[in-house]
Amino acid sequence: MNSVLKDHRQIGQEQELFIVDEEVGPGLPLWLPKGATIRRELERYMTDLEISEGYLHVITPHVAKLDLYKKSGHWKHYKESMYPPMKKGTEKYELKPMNCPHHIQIFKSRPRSYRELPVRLAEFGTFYRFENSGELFGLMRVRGMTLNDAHIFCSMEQLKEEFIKVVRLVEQVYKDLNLKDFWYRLSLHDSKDKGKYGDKPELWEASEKAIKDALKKAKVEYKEVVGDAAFYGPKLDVQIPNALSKDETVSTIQIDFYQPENFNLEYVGEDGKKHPVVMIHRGIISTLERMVAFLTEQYQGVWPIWLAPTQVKIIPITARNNEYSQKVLAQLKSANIRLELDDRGETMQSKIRDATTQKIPYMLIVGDREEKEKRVSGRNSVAVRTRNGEDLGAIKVEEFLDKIKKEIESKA
Ligand code: TSB
Ligand code: ZN
Repeated sequence: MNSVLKDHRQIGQEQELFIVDEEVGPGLPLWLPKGATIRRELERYMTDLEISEGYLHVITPHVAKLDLYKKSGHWKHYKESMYPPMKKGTEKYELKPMNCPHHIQIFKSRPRSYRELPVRLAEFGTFYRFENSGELFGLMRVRGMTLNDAHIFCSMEQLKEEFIKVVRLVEQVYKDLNLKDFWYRLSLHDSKDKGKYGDKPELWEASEKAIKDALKKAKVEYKEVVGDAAFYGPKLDVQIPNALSKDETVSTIQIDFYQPENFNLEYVGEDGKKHPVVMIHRGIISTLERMVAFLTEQYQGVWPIWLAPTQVKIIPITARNNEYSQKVLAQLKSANIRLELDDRGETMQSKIRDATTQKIPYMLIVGDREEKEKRVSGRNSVAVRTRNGEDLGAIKVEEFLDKIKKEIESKA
């Protein structure tokens, strides 16, 4: 990306996607209706895909007892990024900085047999991190966020295959989202940094070997960086440059031997004995905040139709055509198309210009000619234009619906 591109904050303002309100707090964005629409579509897409890939979706609260994070290791190694504890009576609570301990407790809530592994628990999980105020940046780096998270609990023997499956899922999602400009970073621990990484060299050695073996098997090319691992394990990060040419992590796939040990995670094997469980943490579309920031910049506000907050603008030529426009609107609305009607007293040209500036995929022009066509054929008719300036001519609304539904379905 280069500097002539607009960053997501500017496009976010022009398209009314989100705001950051100082009275609410820095890094705590408010999603406006149009931004929330994009977010909802991404969440639906990813949830459906995950369910088809054998993930089980769960829901967990945003707060937990501080003791949980003492057990997981977050309080020891990740405290700097956490909001300070809240005290109520004798209890201390924390805003969650990650979802892992909650998913671990679900996994642990009953004995697990080798037959049900791998268990893939997924959640659009909201958490909070006290990022430095100087590093906050629109939706790209925030303090309150919702991650497309999952924790895969599996046996040592399943680890590589599961890891590779996640890499393939990343590839599929990037294809669907048309994200091309990315590279893989293997983030390893720094053995000298005991504060961040603790002192269990044998766990680091094993988890870093496992991740390298899996990458070799998956034939993934990557760049190694020492010191960027999570406190609990090494990770494969997918890096993309933002509009200011700074690389940021979008997806991440992490191997963890550390928290399973802290929580004593086990399954009963075919031999009837207990065996240790290993974990993969993964976020594919990242936090919804960061993904929407990236897509806004990558698409420069020209959303593919399945994500476009407004898919169609109906433009009556004169006030005479307003009533008929309402009928066209009702027909499209009942087919779940996201649309707006521009019945201002402006000229048709200026309404087309505005809809084009707003990057709305389709404009449906309705005038006397279209009304007459309706009287003759009995079916609603419109003249179609695109945001690229193409004039597709007159068409029946039903035919237009067939076309647009196919485009939405195929993520064109
Ligand atoms: C993947 N426990 C794991 C999870 O299971 C985890 O939380 N990993 S993480 O710390 O690397 O965060 C996951 C992803 O969240 C990152 O890869 C990044 O894409 C996104 N992210 C992290 N911090 C922020 C932030 N401040 N603002 C927006 N997105 C963020
Ligand atoms: Zn996790």
